[in-house]
Order: sequence, then C-alpha cells, then structure tokens
Amino acid sequence: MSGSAAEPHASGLDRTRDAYFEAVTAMDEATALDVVRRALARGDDPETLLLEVVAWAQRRVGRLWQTDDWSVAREHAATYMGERATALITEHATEAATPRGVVVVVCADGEWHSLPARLMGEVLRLRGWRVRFLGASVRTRHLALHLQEYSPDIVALSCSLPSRLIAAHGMIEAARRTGVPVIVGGAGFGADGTLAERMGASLWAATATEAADLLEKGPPFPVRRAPASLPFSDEYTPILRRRKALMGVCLRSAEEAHGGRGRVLEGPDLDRTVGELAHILDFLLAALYVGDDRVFTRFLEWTRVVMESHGAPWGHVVGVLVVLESELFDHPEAAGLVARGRAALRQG
Ligand code: B12
Repeated sequence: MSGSAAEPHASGLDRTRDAYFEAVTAMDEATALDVVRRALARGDDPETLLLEVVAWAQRRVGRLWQTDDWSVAREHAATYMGERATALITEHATEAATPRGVVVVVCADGEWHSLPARLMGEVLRLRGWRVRFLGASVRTRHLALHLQEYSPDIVALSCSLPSRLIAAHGMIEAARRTGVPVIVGGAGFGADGTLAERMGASLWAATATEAADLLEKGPPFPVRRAPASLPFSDEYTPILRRRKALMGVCLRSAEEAHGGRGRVLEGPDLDRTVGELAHILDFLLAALYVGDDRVFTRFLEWTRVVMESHGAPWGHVVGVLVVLESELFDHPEAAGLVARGRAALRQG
C-alpha cells in the first residue's frame, strides 16, 4: 500500500462504499465527492479508495446498466463522478522526488473505456511512478511515434473489450519494435495471462495492485527479441476482407426477421442493428485472431443477458448466426465457432 496511510477498517470501507454508491445512485455529485473527502481526511489509503470504492462502484454500475436497471445516461453521470472522485483522491499525491521510472498509460485503438486505465495509472503514480496518460483509443502509429520520441521505461496498455484485442496486438508489436516493454491488463485480456503471453506482452496483471506489485521489481523489464507467434487462424484474413459483404448479408437477415422479406430498416433501428452486427463480426474476428473461442461465446452469452433484460427480441441474433454459419461454409473453423456460439446463446 502507498506510504504510511491507514487502510480503512473493513466496516469503515463498507460504510464509505455504501455512502459513495448511494450518492452516485442519487446522482448527487457533491455528496459523492464529500464522502471521498471525508475518507481522505480520516487518513484512508488512497489506493484502497480508488480500487475498493471508485472501481467497485463502476463495476456495479456496469451490472445495473447490463440488466437495464440503469439507463446509459445514468451510467455516464456515474462515470463522470468516478472521474472526479479519482482526481480528488490523487490530487495531493505528490510525485516522488526520484520516480521509479516513466510509464505511458494507453488504451487500445477503439477502446473508449479510459477510466479503468486511468485508475490503474493513478495507482502506479501513488506507488512512485511518473505516469503519462495518453487516454482512450490511441492509434498504433501515434503510440509508436511517442515511444520513439520519449522512450519510457514501460507502456501500460489497457483493453476492456475483447473485440479490441486485435488493435492491442498491433500496439504490443509496435512497442516491441521500439524496444519498449509492455504490461497489459483490463477485462479484455481475460482472467489469466494466457492471451497476454500469446500476444507477446512482457507482463500481465489482473488488477492495478498486482500491476504495481509486479512493476516494483524493475525497471529494466524484458522485451521480446522476436514477434510473438500468435497462432491466429488462417481464416482470419479472408474473413476480415469479407467483413463488409458479410455485414450486408447479415443485415438482410435481420431486416427479414424484423419485418419480412423486402423490409428495409431505417433510422435508429438501422443504426442499432448495424451496431449489433458489427459487434458480432468483430468478436468473431477477435476470437479467430487470438485463437480463443471464449472471446466469441462469452460475448454471445452477454448479448443474450443484455437483450433479455432490455426486453429486446434476440431471436434474430440466432437467425443472423445461422446465415453467418452458412456463408462461412468454406471456412470450417469460423463456421464451427459460429455454431458453438449459437449453442452458447441458446443455453445462456
Ligand atoms: C463506464 C463504462 C463505459 C463508458 C466508458 C467511459 C470511460 N471514460 O471509461 C462508455 C460509455 C464509453 C462505455 C462504452 C461501451 N461499453 Co462500457 N462500461 C463502462 C463500465 C460501466 C465501467 C468501466 C469502468 O470504469 N470500470 C471500472 C474498472 C476499474 O474496471 P476493471 O476492468 O475492473 O479495471 C481493473 C483491471 O481490469 C485493471 N486494469 C485495467 N486496465 C489495465 C491496464 C493494465 C496495463 C493493467 C496491468 C491492469 C489494468 O486495473 C483496474 C483496477 O484494478 C463497465 C462495467 C465494468 N465492469 O467495468 C462497462 C462495460 C465494460 N462496457 C461494456 C460495453 C458492452 C460497452 C459498449 C460496447 C456499449 C455499446 N453498445 O456501445 C461500449 C464500447 C465502447 C468502446 N468501443 O470502447 C460491457 C463490456 C461487456 C463485454 N462483452 O466485454 C461492460 C462490462 C458493461 C456490462 N456489464 O455489460 N462504457
């Protein structure tokens, strides 16, 4: 834990959590920040507040959004309070006179979940690192240029959505080529370090605390000499090339499911359906790319929970998968994966 600050007593922590979450639920920003301020004044440990109050609340917000108990707008409001609480908790954390080293914190291209990365970065800052936070959705080439120019001791790459793992791999490889080690983490990498290792990361950690503990051993950290031999499927590239055509076929299937042959979706219905189809194809591609079925099957189980909770019909998703499976007849690995996804969706 950072410095000599006291870790809140378990029941004290529970009370802080409850009071914070109650304020977030009431969309009462002033009270939420006051709860944090009082905890800091009591001498509660900032790292514990970041992870056991703010991050804890964010995960709870996610479940409430997933089950349609909370609207997207309420999630946005809660996340904004989480951002402000994070800033407040770390406001007085002065940078160590001799930092352990420089960490560049970055989210994978297309990854807009910046708060998980930020929380992790703030924990590293509290543990004596100089942290440069590049934020959400950073392009691989922009990261590469930054690393070439500034040569930090390590890059901390965050990926919350498994569908962004393909981009994450490009960024790991870009860092390797510039000789900068990479620690990866975030829910997208799964619950163990298998994918991180397969993708060529130097290090992986499940939580910010684990990441900070790991980094205490260095720098310097190891950098791979050669690219990781990711066992990605031969079917990945041809299917990626067909993505647009497959979107078209799946869209027609969804339109038929919504209103019969010849029906054309428009406006918000079209946008929502295109978004859903893009997710299905991107998770399928990511599963083929990283060689892990669970990336696709878990996404479909999650889709079913979301759609059922929102009272949205999900039968057309099965229809889309049937069409996708037959379109991919010449790609047996992908077709098999779609079939297993369909089974996971039924059982979910
Ligand atoms: C807030 C939020 C958003 C905000 C993000 C705003 C922001 N500034 O971050 C917005 C509105 C942008 C958003 C968008 C979406 N979201 Co969202 N979001 C969330 C929510 C509610 C909270 C995120 C958060 O702050 N988490 C708290 C932190 C602490 O999470 P954490 O992963 O536990 O982080 C820890 C570790 O992973 C680790 N860590 C994190 N990064 C790193 C990096 C390194 C190097 C290391 C070592 C460790 C590490 O340290 C952290 C602290 O210990 C989550 C729910 C959740 N469970 O997280 C959903 C969630 C992640 N979102 C989800 C979804 C589906 C989406 C959308 C696809 C929704 C949509 N249909 O558009 C989009 C995708 C956008 C995109 N392309 O990125 C799903 C993902 C499900 C899945 N299948 O993977 C979740 C889980 C919600 C749910 N329960 O269904 N979202």
